[in-house]
Amino acid sequence: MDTPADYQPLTLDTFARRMGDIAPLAERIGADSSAWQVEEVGDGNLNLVFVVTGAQGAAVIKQALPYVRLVGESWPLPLTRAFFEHAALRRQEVRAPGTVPQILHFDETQALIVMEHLAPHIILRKKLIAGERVSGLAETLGLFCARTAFRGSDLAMDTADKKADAALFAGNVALIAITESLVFTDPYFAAEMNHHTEGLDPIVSVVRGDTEMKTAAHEALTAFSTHAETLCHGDLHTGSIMSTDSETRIIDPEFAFYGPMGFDIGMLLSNFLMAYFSQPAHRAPDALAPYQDWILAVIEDICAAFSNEFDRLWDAERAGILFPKSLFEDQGHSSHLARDRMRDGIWQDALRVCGIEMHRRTLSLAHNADFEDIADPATRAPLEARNIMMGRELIRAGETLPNPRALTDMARHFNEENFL
Ligand code: SR1
Ligand code: MG
Repeated sequence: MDTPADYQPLTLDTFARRMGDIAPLAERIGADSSAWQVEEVGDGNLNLVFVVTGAQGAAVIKQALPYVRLVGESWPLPLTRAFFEHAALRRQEVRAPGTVPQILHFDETQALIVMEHLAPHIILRKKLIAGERVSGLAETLGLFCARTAFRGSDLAMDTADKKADAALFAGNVALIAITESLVFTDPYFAAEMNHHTEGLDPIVSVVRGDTEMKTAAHEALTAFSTHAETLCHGDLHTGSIMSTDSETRIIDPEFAFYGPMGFDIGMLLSNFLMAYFSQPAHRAPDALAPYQDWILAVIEDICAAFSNEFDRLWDAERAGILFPKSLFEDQGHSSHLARDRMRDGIWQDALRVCGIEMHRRTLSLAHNADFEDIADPATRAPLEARNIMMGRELIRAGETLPNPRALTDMARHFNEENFL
C-alpha cells in the first residue's frame, strides 16, 4: 500500500498542534497542549516513538515511518504495520489480559498508536545487561506465550473467525518478509547487509558450510510460512519487553503473523540465552555465576509456566475444531496423548527458532545490545562464538533435547567452551 497523501511524520515542533485535539490523549495527560513536554525516544530499528508529558500524566505515541529507520529511505516499509500492531495488541489484551500497554487511540492514516506510558518500566534487555533481576518475569512471559498461542489457535477459536484473522494478518507481508530474510536466510550466506565481529570468520565458515543445518533452518522457515497455527507476536525478544523490578509488559507486535505456536517462545528463549552468553563481559567475576544461574532459571521457569498453562487451557478452554471433546472426553477417552504430542511439537519448533535467532542476532543485519555493547571485539568474539555454536547445535539436534533442563545444561556446556 502506498503512503497516504495526508500522512505526515510527527516532529517535536508539530506535535502539540497535531495531537492537541485527540480527546483520549488530552484526558489522560491534561488538555493544555501548550504545556506538554515532548521527547522522541525511539531507539528501535523502525519507528518514531514519542513520550509526551502533560499536567496530569504521560503517554507514548508510536508512529510508523514509511521506511526502515535503521537503514534509511532506501528501504521503504509500508505504514500498514501500525494497523497490524494495533490489531495484535487488541487481541493480546483479550487473550493475555494485563500484559500489553493500554491503547488510548489509533490513527490508521497517520500510522500512529497512542498508548499508556509504562513507567518506571525499562526495556528488559537493558536490565539484563545491567544485571538486574525481575520478580515474576518467567511467569508473566510463560503465561503470555501459552495464552496467546492457545487462544489464537484452532484449539480455542471459532475456525471461521480464525481463518478470517489469518487472512487479515497475511497482509502484514512486508514485515513477514523481513523475518523470512533477516532471520531465516541471511545469516546463512554473505547477504549484503550482514556484518559480524572481527575474528569470527572461522565459526561463520562452519555455520555457512553446514548443509544439514541450513536444511533444518529452512525446514523451520517452511513451518513459519505454512503452519498458520496461531497469531504470533512475531518479534518477541527482550527489547520487546518492559519491566520494573516486579512487573512485566510485552510491547511492539508489529511483526505479528499467523505461524507456529513455538515461534514466540523460541525467539524469547534465544534472547535469554544471548543475555546469558554475553554476561562475562558485563558482570564482575563474583556476580557472574549467580546472575547467569538466574537467567537459566528464568528460561526453565518460562518453559514450566508455558507447559502448565497450555495443559490447563487444553482441559478448560478447548472449544475449537482440533481434538474436540466430542471425539475424546465425551467418548470416555483421554485427549492427553494428543495434548502431549502437540506440546512436544511446539517445543521442537521453539528450539529450532531459538537456534536461528541466536544466529541472526550475531550474523545478520540487526544485532542486539547484549553483544553489541561489548566494545572490544576480542572480548565479544569468543562469547558470540559460544552463542553461534550452540545455535547450530539447536538447529541440528534440538529434537534430541527432552526438556528445558537439557537446554540449560547445554548452555552451561557451551559457556565453558573456547571455539576461537
Ligand atoms: C530491519 S528490521 C530489523 C529487525 O528489527 C526488528 O526489531 C525486528 O527484530 C527485525 O528483524
Ligand atoms: Mg520492535
